[in-house]
Amino acid sequence: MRKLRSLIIPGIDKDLLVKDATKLMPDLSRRRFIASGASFGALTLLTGCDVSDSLSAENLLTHMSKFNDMVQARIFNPNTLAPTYSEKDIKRPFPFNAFYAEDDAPDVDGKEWKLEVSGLVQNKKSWTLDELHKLPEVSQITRHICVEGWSAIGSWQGTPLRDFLKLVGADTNAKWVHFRCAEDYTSSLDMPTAMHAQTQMTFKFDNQLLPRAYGFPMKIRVPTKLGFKNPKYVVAMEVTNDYKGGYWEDQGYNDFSGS
Ligand SMILES: Nc1nc2c(c(=O)[nH]1)N[C@H]1C(S)=C(S)[C@@H](COP(=O)(O)O)O[C@H]1N2
Ligand SMILES: [Mo]
Repeated sequence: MRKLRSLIIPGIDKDLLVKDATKLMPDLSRRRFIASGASFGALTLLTGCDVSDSLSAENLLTHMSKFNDMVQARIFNPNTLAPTYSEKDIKRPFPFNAFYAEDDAPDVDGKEWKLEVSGLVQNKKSWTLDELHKLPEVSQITRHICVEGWSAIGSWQGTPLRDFLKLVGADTNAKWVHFRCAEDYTSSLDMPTAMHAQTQMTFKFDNQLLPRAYGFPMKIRVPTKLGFKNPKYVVAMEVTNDYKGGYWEDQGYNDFSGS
């Protein structure tokens, strides 16, 4: 393992780290990792380590032989929980990210806003924010990982998406839940991920009403997927068997991915 030291340069060249890690993976995992896009974010998500400093990057490489188990646990078992953290780990201020600058983020009027629910559901009623705020609240402190190469731990409160899907009589044998956002951003979740215990319809960040930057009035928090699969400013949810892709999914980011 001493040999690996020379593979890493201080400050972390992310492409290099992905390349080195890929080389060290067992065969089957390597093929799956490459098929899923072989991104730095996927590496972070799959290993569960923050590999953004040179020490943990080196540590990660020395453990690459365990990658088969990690891949099994994190990609192929839909019940595996994302790691959770404590209050002191929360990143403040939390980073903003979107395909535009923060000033251009949608400024949604919470009184006018409604969540449209459509597709393979028994009750297609639209929901007001007041109605959604009455749903039972759970909290999570988890790591958000963006493919662009940053990650941050945050705290999100809301109601489990799976409880909401059951409430509206969604066909949970359907393949996808597709989300549309106020500025026409879109993203799709496969049903096992939508039904994952930690996938959350989120109304608060750090116990405060979701700020505009982080997706007011509602985002979907998915700690088992990369950041781009966490749609903010959600206005519509559709349960469907047809794959509808998404903003980044359509530009070649692997769908499974993030993972
Ligand atoms: N509506 C919408 N949701 C979005 C995006 C976006 O551009 N529009 N960007 C995604 C990406 S790539 C990331 S990393 C996260 C960033 O969320 P944050 O601003 O709360 O950190 O939002 C995701 N959800
Ligand atoms: Mo992202």
